[in-house]
Amino acid sequence: MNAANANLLNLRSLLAGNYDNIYIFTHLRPDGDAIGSSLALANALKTGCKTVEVFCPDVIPSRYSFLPGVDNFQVSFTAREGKSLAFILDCSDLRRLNNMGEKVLQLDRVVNIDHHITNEKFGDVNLIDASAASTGEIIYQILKDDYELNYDISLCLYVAISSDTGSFKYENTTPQTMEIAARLLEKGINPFYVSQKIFDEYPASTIFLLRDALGSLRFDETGKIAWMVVDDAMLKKHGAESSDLDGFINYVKNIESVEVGIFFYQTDKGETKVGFRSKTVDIASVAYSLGGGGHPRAAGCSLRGEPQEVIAKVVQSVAQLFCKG
Ligand SMILES: [Mn+2]
Repeated sequence: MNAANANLLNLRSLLAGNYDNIYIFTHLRPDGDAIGSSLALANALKTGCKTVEVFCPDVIPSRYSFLPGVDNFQVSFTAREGKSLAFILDCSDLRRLNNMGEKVLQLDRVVNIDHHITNEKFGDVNLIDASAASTGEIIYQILKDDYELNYDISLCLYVAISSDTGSFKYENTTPQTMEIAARLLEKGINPFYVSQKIFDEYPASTIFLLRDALGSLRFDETGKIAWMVVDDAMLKKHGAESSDLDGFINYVKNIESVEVGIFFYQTDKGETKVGFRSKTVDIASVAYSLGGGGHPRAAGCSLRGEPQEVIAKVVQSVAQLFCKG
């Protein structure tokens, strides 16, 4: 984001509107950017003696439980009496808020802050910067001149930024990303500690689940496509949640010969959730053709039908990417 863009959102003048309620919302199946950006903004506004509430339609995964203020997230929303200001963070559209979405549109002022290029600009104010690797980068730009970025706020921002860049490994990592990270490290953030918490450390039950999941690993005849299959019975056996599966797909993608890794999760409701990760080809087109969507290197879709047929259909769709020319 450039400086002019950041100035478009002057928090102090926005807050001078004397709102009775300030709400911050973020998307279902929340990731580190969603959670970290929301808590950074909430913690900053609190230092200005504002009362702020944070909302997310899904429960926050326990690996984020070290973040300051995380226990304040609420999973349902009812508007209070009085004039309300709402910030919607990291949401390309209001469907990402489940049934909170329609209630949000009835609030007095809606500020939409996001970095997805597909953002539907549903707010009264829309601050969309697709060049930012994370919503956390945008929140940093908004806060940096007007607020003292204390340790708590810096920690939340660092989690947001490192999360959406895969710990500064993805192609979206820019010099600006690194410069912001450097400013946050100056506030005392320990990168090893954060990395252990959000990327590297798992409960033992998750590793036993991974062992079972790896047993399902299969390859196509070229070795370029590989996949893994997990079902609800496997989750139950290990007392795991579906959010514990986050990151399993990387074990498939990171195999040397593999160009596309696929992860199948069969729910007990007859649905198969499919995740794609690619090193080279644009996988978003395949996800889109199967009714899903996403980015060129990371995408997903959800299909119904007999599990083996779903797997065959998806693998064949991906294989077609390698048949061209
Ligand atoms: Mn994000």
